[in-house]
Amino acid sequence: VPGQDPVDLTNCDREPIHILGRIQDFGWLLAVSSDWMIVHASENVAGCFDREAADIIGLPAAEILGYQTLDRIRKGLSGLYGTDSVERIFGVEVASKPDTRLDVAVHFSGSNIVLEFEPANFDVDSQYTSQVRLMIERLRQSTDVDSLCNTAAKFVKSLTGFDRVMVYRFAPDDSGEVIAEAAEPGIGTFLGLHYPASDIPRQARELYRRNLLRIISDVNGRTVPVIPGISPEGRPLDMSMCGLRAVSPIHIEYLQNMGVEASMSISILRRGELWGLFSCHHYSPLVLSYDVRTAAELFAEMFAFLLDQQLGDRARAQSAATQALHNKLMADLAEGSTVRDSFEPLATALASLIPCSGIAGWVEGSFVKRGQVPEKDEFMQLVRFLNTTAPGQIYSTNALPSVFAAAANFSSRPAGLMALPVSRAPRDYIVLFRNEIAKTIKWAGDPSKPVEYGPNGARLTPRKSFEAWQETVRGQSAPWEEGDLDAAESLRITMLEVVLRISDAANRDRD
Ligand code: BLA
Repeated sequence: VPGQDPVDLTNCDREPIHILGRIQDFGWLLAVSSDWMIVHASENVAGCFDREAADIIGLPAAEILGYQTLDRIRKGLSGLYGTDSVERIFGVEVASKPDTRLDVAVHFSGSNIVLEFEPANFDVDSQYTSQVRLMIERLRQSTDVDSLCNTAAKFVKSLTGFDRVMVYRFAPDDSGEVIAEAAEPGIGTFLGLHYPASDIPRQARELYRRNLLRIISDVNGRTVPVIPGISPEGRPLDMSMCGLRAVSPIHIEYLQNMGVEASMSISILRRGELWGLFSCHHYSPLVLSYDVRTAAELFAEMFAFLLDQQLGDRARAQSAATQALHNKLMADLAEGSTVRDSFEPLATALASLIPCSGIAGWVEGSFVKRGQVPEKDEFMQLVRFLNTTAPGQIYSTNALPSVFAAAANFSSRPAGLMALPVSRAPRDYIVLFRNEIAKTIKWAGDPSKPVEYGPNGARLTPRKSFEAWQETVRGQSAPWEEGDLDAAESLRITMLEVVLRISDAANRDRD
């Protein structure tokens, strides 16, 4: 693009991936004006319409497609709603290819209508809709998020035939983790691996919320320019919603370094936000017909609904468990225990509700602990720091050394902290700790595999990418999630109640 700085690894999120001006060669593209005159064509259109791209620019689309075909496409257009909607018309005939059927995707892009053609699936009897329906029925039986994701990865694999299908979940900082995988035997595993946010840069994540599926059929294949690069109105064609769009060369290099020859990803949206992706790899080129891609996309959308349900169930279970703990604490108190006495069961219950590596407390003048926690004198320094935070509120961080430098030298090296103030003044605290995330995760790849260098350097390999992620999360723990904070907040209120009752009882005894 003229006037644009060259893209390198430091400015990836500025690469204008929606206007790179090229398509993959498994299909053909035309863009027409609102009066159906051809404005852009991909340079390979002769393969479909027997006319060179340069010769058809400016002609009426009907002259190339025939009136009947154009009519079908026009009818499809009337089903479009909004700008990010793409109509799919399967099994269209064109005069220039009497013995082939084509699948057509139609959408609006600015003042243009974009038509994308590709050969229709020969196997017209394949029952993708009924396959997807059965898969969803099976998925409904999953009882937790993990099994839901694992089963879904397996189904996407059997639907599409990719060698490896992963469920990749984004974290709040836009880094991500492979949380489920279905793979051919003998190709190793990516399960549990984390990648930095920059591996899927911001504009790509933004685009993937609007356009749910992208395929790279042949990573090493040729791409075809769409001409003219700039329309008579002076604009490049916005290809955000195109299925044939050729992708970023930087990403191509990334896949080449991984040895991947075809890639596909399908967005998993939760309430409009990008929650994750199905990421699929194949070790040879793989062209998937439009009906299979459509079925896979539909599957992913249905999966996303089930996932939202399952995540909601998990949140409700956490709050029910919190309520049960509240009841138990109140009952224990009735038997005359003190907060200090009940620390051990309390810590056990807390740890089962909120994942952590240790819990310590300063309650009623003594230091109590369980699991991996700082030494007592270190903890007292920490209490002084906590006394400077807003009173009467939970304080939490997943990067403790960045707000309280001394923690970097604590023997237990805490990286995440959540402090529950459990009395008024002087302040008592129950504190949950988490270890550094980079230390709690193992690299599952082969560390002896030599680093491969490409024109963009060594950064674009899974191993380097993982190292880059480790670098960005140095001194950080896994983030505290909303459910963790909610559970902590309601327990804090329980504890306050407990403490008040104890002191009331003590006062009564004294009177
Ligand atoms: C796109 N990067 C992507 C995509 C994925 C990944 C899934 C979507 C495109 C696709 O379906 O292939 C990354 N793929 C992964 C990860 C795993 C995986 C993390 O399977 C883990 C198992 N990429 C980089 C760096 C840059 C970069 C450093 O690693 C830029 C500096 C760029 N990645 C990049 C760009 C895109 C991308 C620009 C968008 C491609 C496009 O849609 O045009």
